[in-house]
Amino acid sequence: GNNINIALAGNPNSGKTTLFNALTGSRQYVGNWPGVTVEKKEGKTRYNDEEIVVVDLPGTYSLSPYSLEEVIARNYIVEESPNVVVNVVDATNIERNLYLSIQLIELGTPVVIALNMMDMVEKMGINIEVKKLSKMLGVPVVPIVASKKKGIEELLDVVVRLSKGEIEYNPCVVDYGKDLEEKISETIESLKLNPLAKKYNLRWLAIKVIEGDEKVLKTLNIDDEEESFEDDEISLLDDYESIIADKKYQFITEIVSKAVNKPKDEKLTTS
Ligand code: GDP
Ligand code: K
Ligand code: MG
Repeated sequence: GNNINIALAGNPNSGKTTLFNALTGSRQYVGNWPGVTVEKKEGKTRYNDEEIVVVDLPGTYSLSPYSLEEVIARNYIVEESPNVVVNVVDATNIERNLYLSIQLIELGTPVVIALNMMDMVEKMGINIEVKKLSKMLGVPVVPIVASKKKGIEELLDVVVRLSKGEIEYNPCVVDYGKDLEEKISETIESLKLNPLAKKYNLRWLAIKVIEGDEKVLKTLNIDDEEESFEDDEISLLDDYESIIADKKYQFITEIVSKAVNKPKDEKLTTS
């Protein structure tokens, strides 16, 4: 059949390139992202009869448009819509890493979490209840040790089945609270009238508009000034952006408190 396209996304040093190498071996090509000197690695792997094209995205902590890496990673996912985004998570630093995961899930492209560094997690005596984590996030989570090529088959199996629609996919939705949810709903309604919004996930887009994301406002041809100063309180949009970030962190803290058990003496020092 057709190729399956996947993108590897994750924080710097989460093990993306190690996984990329484990997947693609010598079948890889190195170039640059268009117009910039940031390296782009692309490669191929096979699983059963499926040819899978793999792109290693730049490492990022977020998908805000504040760094070149973040813009490249976000644009690739939004504009190229890979069949699956494999989010490489450093399991020893799970709380911090899940901030990007939540944003990737919110973007709307199917996400599989490759929970990497599970060898280190074991050594540190951390217990992660993978099934619980997966259930709460609403996305598949596959434990791996990229440096030892452990869990790669399982990961590919899930990726292929998800891209074929053989796995139920019910991603979590962060609840931003009554006021913001009302604003999100209103914004979605107005976005439905904008032809430029058609190909995007409207909830994600609405959240970005409310945050005042300049790149998104520009894409949608929404007047930045008009949007930001409607309440003559200049800091209003900054507030929304920080409230939205706080809600994401609260959501993650809740998940981690239920699915991750650290040894007592480590609780204060890790992450
Ligand atoms: P990237 O920045 O996301 O591309 O991360 P890299 O692939 O460069 O990996 C960062 C470091 O973590 C390297 O030293 C890897 O060898 C190491 N690493 C990657 N995966 C694992 C793993 O599963 N277990 C352990 N212990 N180390 C790993
Ligand atoms: K690195
Ligand atoms: Mg890398």
